[in-house]
Amino acid sequence: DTAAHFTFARTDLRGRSLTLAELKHAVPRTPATTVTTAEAAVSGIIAEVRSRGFAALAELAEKFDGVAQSHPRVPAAALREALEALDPSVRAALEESIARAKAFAAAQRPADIDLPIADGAVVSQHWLPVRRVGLYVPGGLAAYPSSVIMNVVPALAAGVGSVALASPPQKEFGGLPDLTVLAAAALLGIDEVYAMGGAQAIAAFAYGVPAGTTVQGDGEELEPVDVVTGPGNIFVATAKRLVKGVVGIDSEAGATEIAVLADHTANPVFVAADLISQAEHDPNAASVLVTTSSELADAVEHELAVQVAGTAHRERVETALSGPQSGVVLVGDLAQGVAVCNAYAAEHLEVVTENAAAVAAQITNAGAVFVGDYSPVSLGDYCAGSNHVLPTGGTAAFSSGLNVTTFLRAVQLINYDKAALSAVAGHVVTLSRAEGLPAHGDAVAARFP
Ligand code: HSO
Ligand code: ZN
Repeated sequence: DTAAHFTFARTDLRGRSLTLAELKHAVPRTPATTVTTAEAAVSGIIAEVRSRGFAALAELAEKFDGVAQSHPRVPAAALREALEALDPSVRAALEESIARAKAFAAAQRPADIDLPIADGAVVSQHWLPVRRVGLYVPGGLAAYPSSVIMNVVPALAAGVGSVALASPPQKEFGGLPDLTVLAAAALLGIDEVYAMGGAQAIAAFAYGVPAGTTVQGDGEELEPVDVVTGPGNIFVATAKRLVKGVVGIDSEAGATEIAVLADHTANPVFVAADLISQAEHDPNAASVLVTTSSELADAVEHELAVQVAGTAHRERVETALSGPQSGVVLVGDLAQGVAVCNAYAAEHLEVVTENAAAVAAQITNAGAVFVGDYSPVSLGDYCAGSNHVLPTGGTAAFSSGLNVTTFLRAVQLINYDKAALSAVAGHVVTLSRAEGLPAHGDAVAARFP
C-alpha cells in the first residue's frame, strides 16, 4: 500500500483569547512523561560511567551500538584515512559550510570593554575562552558531519585550546564513528575524537574518565571538560541537563522541532517539504504549522500526504507527524499566530507570510528564525552560516543557539589608583555600615590612615 499513513492533529484557536499559560498548554508538545522516563534512564547511565569508567563505556557501546570496544579513542590514522577517502563533492560542500560558519563566528566575537569610569579608575570586561570543551556529534539514524562544523567552528573562533569530540561507534565502520564525521573533524584539525554516543558520552566529558579503567585495567585518561555542547536525541539532551552545573552546556538541543508561521500567501509545497525535512530526523521530531488560513492548512495536509508517500524515511516521518508534538494550529490573525509561536518557542521557526521580515521582528522566542520562502531550515542545517545547534522543547525562551559566546566567559577587571579609591571611599564605608558589614568599610579606610 502506497498511501501515506499519518494524522496531523488540528487545534483551532480562532476566536479564543488565551493567556500565555493557556497558549503554552494548547500548543503541540512532547508529553512530560517521555521526558521523565528519559531522566531515570540517563541518571543511571551517568552513575555507571562515573563509577566504572571505560569499562562502563565499553558495556554501553556493546548494549546500545552493538560494538565491542576496549577504549573509545579514535586512532590518528583513522582520522587521516577518513579525510583521504572523503568524496570530493562532499569535501567541497563541507568547505563551503565551514567558510560561512567561520565568517559568522568571527563576527560574533564580542568586543572587550575598558571603561575609564572616573579619574584613575578603569573597569574592564574581557572575554576569555574556557580551557577545554567536549563536543557531541549525533549518530544512529543519520550521520552528522555538519554538526562537527557547527560545534568546532565557534569553539575554535572563541580560542578554546583543547577540543575533544565524541560521536557514536558504528557497527558498519568496525566500531569507529561515521567516517564522514571523522573526515570533517580531520578537515578542521581536530585530533582528539572518541567513539562514544548518547548519555554516556556526555557523562564521560563532564566527569572525565580515569586512566586504567578499561576491563583490562589499562587505557589513557579522558580529561574532563569545562563545557559540553552539541545536538542529540532526548537522552543526550537529558544528560546535558543533568550535568549542567558540573560543566557548562550550550542549550538543551534535543529532538528537532520546526514551526512554520504561514498565511494564505505561503506555498504549501514548500511548507510541507520543510515540515517533512525535520521530521526525518527522529520519530520524536516535532513539525508544527501555525496558520491564519484554513485553506493553506488543507493544502499543506494534502501536500504532506503526497510528499510523505515518496520520502526516504517515510516511517519515521509518519511517526513524527502523527505524534502529540506535531500538528496544525489555526489562528484568527497573525497577531495570535505570533503569540502562539512565542509561547511555543520553537527551535526553528519559519515565517512565510506577507511582510515576513516585519512579522519575524515580532518573534521574541525561537532558537533561529527563517525569514521568507527562500530561507528554509535545511539551508540553516548545512550552509547558511548560522548554527544548527539550537534550544528545543521551549527552552528557546531562556537559552541561545550555539555561538562563540557559548565558549567564552566575561571576566570583569577592576583597576583603581589611590586617588580614585579615595574619591569613592566614603560611599563604600556608608554602604558597609548600612549592610551591617563594617569590616568591609574598614578594609578601605585602612588604606587612608
Ligand atoms: N536540523 C538539525 C540539524 C541537522 N539537520 C543536521 C541535518 N543535519 C537540528 O537543528
Ligand atoms: Zn535538520
